[in-house]
Amino acid sequence: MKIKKYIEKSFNDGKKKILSDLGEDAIILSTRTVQDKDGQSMVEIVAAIDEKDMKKQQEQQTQTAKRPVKDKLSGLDAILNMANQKKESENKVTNYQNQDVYGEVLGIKSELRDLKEILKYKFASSLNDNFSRIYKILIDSGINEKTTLKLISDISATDPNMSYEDALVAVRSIFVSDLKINSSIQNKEKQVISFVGVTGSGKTMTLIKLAIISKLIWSKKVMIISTDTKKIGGADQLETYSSISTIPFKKVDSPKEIKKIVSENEEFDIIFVDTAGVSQKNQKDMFEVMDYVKAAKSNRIILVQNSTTNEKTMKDIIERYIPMSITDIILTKVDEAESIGECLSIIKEYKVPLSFLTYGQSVPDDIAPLTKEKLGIMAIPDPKNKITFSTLFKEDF
Ligand SMILES: Nc1nc2c(ncn2[C@@H]2O[C@H](COP(=O)(O)OP(=O)(O)OP(=O)(O)O)[C@@H](O)[C@H]2O)c(=O)[nH]1
Ligand SMILES: [Mg+2]
Repeated sequence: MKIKKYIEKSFNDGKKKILSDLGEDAIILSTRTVQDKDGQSMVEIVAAIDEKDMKKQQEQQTQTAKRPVKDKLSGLDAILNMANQKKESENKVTNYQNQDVYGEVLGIKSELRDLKEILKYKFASSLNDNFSRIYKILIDSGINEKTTLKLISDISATDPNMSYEDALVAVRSIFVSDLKINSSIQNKEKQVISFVGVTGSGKTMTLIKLAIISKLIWSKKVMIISTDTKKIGGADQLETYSSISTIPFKKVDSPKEIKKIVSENEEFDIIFVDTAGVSQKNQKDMFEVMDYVKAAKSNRIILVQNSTTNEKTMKDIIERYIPMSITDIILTKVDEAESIGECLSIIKEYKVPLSFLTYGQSVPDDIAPLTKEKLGIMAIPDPKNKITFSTLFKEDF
């Protein structure tokens, strides 16, 4: 038996020392607190080991050291394998759990879709097949539920067993009946037509389309004036188009100047006035535009309105432009709109006449005068027989 005394700062320090010195088989015989020569508190541990045990330990250590590295790592491999297996089985559980959650999410999504469908067409089930189809078309056209139900109730009151085709014609006719339309330009003598609206609504492009049609198709003597001094190059595009189509063009910098030019050019049948796009929320800019429009003695002030604008914004724009004495509205970019039922419902509300629709960037082709019948077909299209704008309005001018 080998016995050894250790004096260390802590019991743990002592244990570590014994382990490295005597090995795992050492036994602790006693412990006590003592003071070193500086009076500091220390731990005294007396440990012992059987000399045979110690020899065995040393032999084992030598063998381990001699074992090839691969061999030594095999234990580690086994541990790693076990750890990997555990991880794999955990992953499997997580994957199964993920698949379950994914399946559930898909289920919820599909239920939500069904629910949305039911809510969107919530009155469809209470109608007969034909009216239910018409009801869905009206809702899909952006016509609100209240108007849709009123339209269905109006047609069913006339004939509750109406065919689908007759019902479609009937709802179209009722829907457009209170829309005001004013597409005539060619019949009037001497006109100054000003185009106003928010930025980018399509004023300049619509103006040039109508100016070219007035000149080439209606044989009018036409002139174009640009008041767009806000934007750098604001008048350039118009000037280029005017020059290509040999329409006299002037650019003015003040209301005084436009007044002078209009009075000096009375020989023209139609003077088209382009204005700068201004936000409907900016009163100062709107007043500036109005100063030009009034100075030009405009007898037609057209609000050029993008048909893809959302309901709330479109209402705000129309409400703020009505005090500017707008005489009619041109709906632009209907080729980009999902449906036009909603904008037509809004325009009906304000009782402002609609004069033209534009449906593309091709000059002067993509613009059309309106009839109630065509507006009805566009606003409430038959999903089984969709007609493109260009087909519907072909050769209308
Ligand atoms: N798809 C489509 N694009 C159009 C239509 N009308 C105009 N645009 C495009 O819309 C953009 C704006 O048109 P503009 O005529 O410059 O609009 P604006 O109102 O004069 O713009 P501002 O003068 O900046 O206020 C241009 O890229 C036009 O080509 C249309 O009916 N359909
Ligand atoms: Mg412009």
